[in-house]
Amino acid sequence: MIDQTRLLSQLQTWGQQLGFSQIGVAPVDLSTAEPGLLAWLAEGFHGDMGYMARHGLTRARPATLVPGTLSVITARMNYLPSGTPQDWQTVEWARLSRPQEAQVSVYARGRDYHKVLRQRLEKLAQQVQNLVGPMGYRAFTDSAPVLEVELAQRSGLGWRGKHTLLLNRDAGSMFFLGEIFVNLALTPTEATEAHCGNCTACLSACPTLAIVAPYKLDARRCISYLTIEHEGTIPHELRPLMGNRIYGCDDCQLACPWNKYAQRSALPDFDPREGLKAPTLIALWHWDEPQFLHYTEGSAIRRIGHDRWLRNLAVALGNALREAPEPAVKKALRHALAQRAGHANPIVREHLQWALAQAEPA
Ligand code: B12
Ligand code: SF4
Ligand code: SF4
Repeated sequence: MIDQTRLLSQLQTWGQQLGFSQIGVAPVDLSTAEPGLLAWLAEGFHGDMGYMARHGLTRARPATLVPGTLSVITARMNYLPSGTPQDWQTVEWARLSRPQEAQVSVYARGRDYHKVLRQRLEKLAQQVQNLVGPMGYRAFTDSAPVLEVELAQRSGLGWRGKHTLLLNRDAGSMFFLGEIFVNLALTPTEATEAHCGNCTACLSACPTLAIVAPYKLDARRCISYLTIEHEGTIPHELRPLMGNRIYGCDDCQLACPWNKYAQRSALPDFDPREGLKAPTLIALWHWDEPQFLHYTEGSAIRRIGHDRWLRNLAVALGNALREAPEPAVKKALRHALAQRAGHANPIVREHLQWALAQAEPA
């Protein structure tokens, strides 16, 4: 017989020692989330993330994904780097307004979170086993068809914001989620109330209007999708709206009033890497492939590859070229772009040609 109260309090203690910010327990019945998931797929909002459609309802059925699962231990981990200033949202907005600088979203400036969370969830699961004896379990963080926000919300780690991410009164939304599917019947922790009220700041802040209605995100318009998940050509009409965002996007979270409570990570892993602390577009554009691989070792950015990195940079350089007031700056940007005009990848070449054309008045 498991002492549930003791296990839950142990989980919080172990979780904290491992760098997690909060632990909960979710039930496995997510059937009320299925219509939302199906509606999202039916609208084609997943774009070319084919795996989202392929896995279908498995995503909402933990016991189908891992037979025998009776409960899900949920975890969240704050990721603001330890040195983040108090007025961090202002600092990020300011960088977004300087077109020649590169904006990499906060979550991706340090070590790949998949690696950080996965290992620590495994350790947490082993500690549970030491207490309760052998059990069946699987640990995930964005690594399998799982509705992570839904599980986290149901287990009281926060509420779903209108931007679709999980939010917490004491921590905003700048945290990752992970979970351990277990074959133990644990008592779920209670869901919390939602606190978005009448606010719609995230919807108004989205540069590409990707949040088409509260809780409805068209990934095809989202800069995070366009710069990370999408392999091909970026739609022309969205390029000018991307500004200097070259990997992911934080605008809906920067606009969220709850993120003044966002917490720093207890781990050094999310501290910005060398080369990604305050990069300019031109400096990153000049990285050749070995340099790209060197600077992004152990980072999530590496997975997009050098060509997609250049594609994203070309769009941002084009936007900087359009904005640049001084002829000398325009010249430097044009010169940098021209140096890769013969690039082997036709997608990089097309985005580069588009970028060069931004120098001309329409
Ligand atoms: C695919 C994906 C993306 C896609 C799509 C995002 C999305 N909102 O669906 C893209 C590439 C755009 C993306 C971007 C980002 N992501 Co992401 N992403 C995921 C992933 C892998 C799956 C999410 C998912 O299942 N989407 C499918 C839809 C159906 O889910 P949903 O929006 O939650 O839909 C529910 C409701 O909104 C509602 N609903 C939706 N549409 C409709 C329509 C109707 C008619 C109705 C009635 C209801 C309804 O019902 C649905 C089911 O409950 C998760 C990890 C995971 N395995 O869960 C990470 C995850 C959600 N992402 C994360 C992060 C950090 C981001 C970014 C912030 C990264 C960045 N800085 O660039 C951005 C934020 C963009 C945003 N506002 O969502 C974190 C979020 C942590 C948190 N605090 O919540 C997660 C949990 C990864 C992790 N392990 O930490 N992501
Ligand atoms: S991440 Fe950026 S583009 Fe995507 S929904 Fe949020 S604000 Fe819009
Ligand atoms: S910006 Fe406002 S509506 Fe959007 S998630 Fe935050 S509180 Fe909710």
